[in-house]
Amino acid sequence: MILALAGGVGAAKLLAGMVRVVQPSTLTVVANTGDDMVLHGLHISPDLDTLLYTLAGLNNAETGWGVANETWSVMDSLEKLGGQTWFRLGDVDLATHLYRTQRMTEGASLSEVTAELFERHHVLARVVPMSDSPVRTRVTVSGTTSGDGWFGTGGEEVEFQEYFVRLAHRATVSALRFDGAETASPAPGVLDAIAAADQIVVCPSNPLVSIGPILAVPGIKDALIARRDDVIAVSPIVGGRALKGPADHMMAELGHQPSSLGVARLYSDWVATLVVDERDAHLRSEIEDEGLACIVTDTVMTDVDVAARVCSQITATRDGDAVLR
Ligand code: FO1
Repeated sequence: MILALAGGVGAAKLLAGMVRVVQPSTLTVVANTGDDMVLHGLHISPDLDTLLYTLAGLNNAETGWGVANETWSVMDSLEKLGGQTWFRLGDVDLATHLYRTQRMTEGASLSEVTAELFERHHVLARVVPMSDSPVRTRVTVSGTTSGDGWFGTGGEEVEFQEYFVRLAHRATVSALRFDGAETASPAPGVLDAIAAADQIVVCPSNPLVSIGPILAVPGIKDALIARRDDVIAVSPIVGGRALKGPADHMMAELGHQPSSLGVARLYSDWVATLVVDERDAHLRSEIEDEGLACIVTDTVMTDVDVAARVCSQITATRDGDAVLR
């Protein structure tokens, strides 16, 4: 059984390849829920939904989030009413949030609703939230942002999606907090899956705000440290840049080197192997000096075939019986 730790778009791309390399039923994914928010009274779980749509083959490949061929009637009408439309919720996507919110209002847990949604979409991989209790990433931003003075200077704490979407992550990050983490517990099955996994794959997600919240749930990081030898991560930074999203400048703004070496340093106490792109081959010896093995390959997943090849290389590093191809 392969266990993957996943955030948003980069993770979904890798896992779309993974399900071509291993039997989907042998894949368990622990997903970040730090991006979740309640908007229009709806519980929205962006990383869970990005994984849902991608593994169901429904995702909008251009944006990486939401569904392909989406329609926007509700957003258009909401706009006319003067409602909040900065966070784009398409008509099909809204059904997911309506269903999740109704089921949770009936008392279902996020894990239960997630299982129902993945089952309805005939996705065989098992995707679970990191926790059933709310853990919300809060970003302290400083400096004026999109020029409209929406922010004064000086630190102001905002919800993750305000930072990521409304400010288009243009603000300077001075602190991160995972609100609710201290009282959260891992979702059912998470710790068992970490203990039982033949291999644990850390997807190329933002180390700070996609993987960070997962590690912040009490018990999860210790469980991963105990499995360090079997944990392999794909660096989300290539040539000092994030392929998508703010990981590089967020790492720099919070005092980490925005490079695969910076990722190695962030992960060194619980990850034994780091997969980096060929453009970062020159970092291999410094990454090894941090105590991690380093695999150099083409990690830029321009299509699902590349993702599948990277996953073949990852699963081939596992000892033990061969994984079904
Ligand atoms: N990202 C944006 O940049 N703009 C949006 O309007 C937007 C809407 C949205 C709706 C549903 C959903 O599941 C994701 C959405 N995202 C949007 C992506 C979201 O911000 C995720 O948190 C990122 O993909 C990072 O994980």
